Amino acid sequence: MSLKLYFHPLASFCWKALIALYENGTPFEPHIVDLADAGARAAFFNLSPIGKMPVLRDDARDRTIPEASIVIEYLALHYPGPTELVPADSELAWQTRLRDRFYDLYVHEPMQKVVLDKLRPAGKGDPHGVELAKARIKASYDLIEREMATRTWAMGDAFSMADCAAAPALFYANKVAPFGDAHVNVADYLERLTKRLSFARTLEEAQPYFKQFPG
Ligand SMILES: N[C@@H](CCC(=O)N[C@@H](CS)C(=O)NCC(=O)O)C(=O)O
Repeated sequence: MSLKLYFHPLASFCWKALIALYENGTPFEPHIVDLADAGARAAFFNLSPIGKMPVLRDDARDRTIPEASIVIEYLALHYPGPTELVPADSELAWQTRLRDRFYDLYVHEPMQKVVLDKLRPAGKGDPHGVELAKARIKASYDLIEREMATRTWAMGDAFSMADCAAAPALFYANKVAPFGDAHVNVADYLERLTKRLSFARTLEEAQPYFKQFPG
C-alpha cells in the first residue's frame, strides 16, 4: 500500500488526518506510534525529526508529509475523492484555509495548552497560561456561534478540510472549556460532526484509549 499514516488514536491532530482519509475512503496502512516506547519514539523521530504526529508517508512518490493541514492538502492534490477537502475554486480554497487555521490556532492549540498543563509535574503548572488559553477558546466559541447560525459545515453546505480541523478541536475543547448556554450553534455543529461517518469512525477507534485522556 502506497500510503502509511503514523499516528496515535487519541491524538487530536491525528484525528484531523484520519477524518480526511476516512472521508474519501482513501486506502492507507495505519501505524500507531507510542511515543512512550523508546524504540518506537526513536524510529518515529528518524522518520520525522520534529516528532509531531500525524505524519503521512507516500512510498509511491517517496514523500514524507508532516502537519495535519499539509497532509490533507497532499491528499486533496494526489488522492482526491468525492469529498473535495480543499475546493478547486481558489476563492473558496483560501476561505477554507482561513477556517482551517482558525480552528487549529484559536481552538485546537489553546485546548492542547490546557490539556498538556494537566500532564506537567507538580508545581510546574502554568495557571495564567491556562486561563489565557480558556479565554481564547471562549472568544473563538463566540465567533463560531455567529458563523454557524447559518451554516451546516464550516464552509457552508460542503464538508471540507475546515471541518476536519474543527471536529477534534471542538470535541476536546468542549471537555476543557465546556460550551455554555450562549453556544448552542457550536454545540449543534459538534453534534453534526460527531454524526459524520468519518469522524464517528475516528471516535469509535479512539474509544479504547480514552481512559488515557488526562481529565
Ligand atoms: N502543527 C502540528 C501539531 C501536531 C501535534 O501537536 N501533534 C501532537 C499530537 S495531537 C504530538 O505529536 N504530540 C507529541 C509531542 O509533542 O511530543 C499539526 O498540525 O500536525
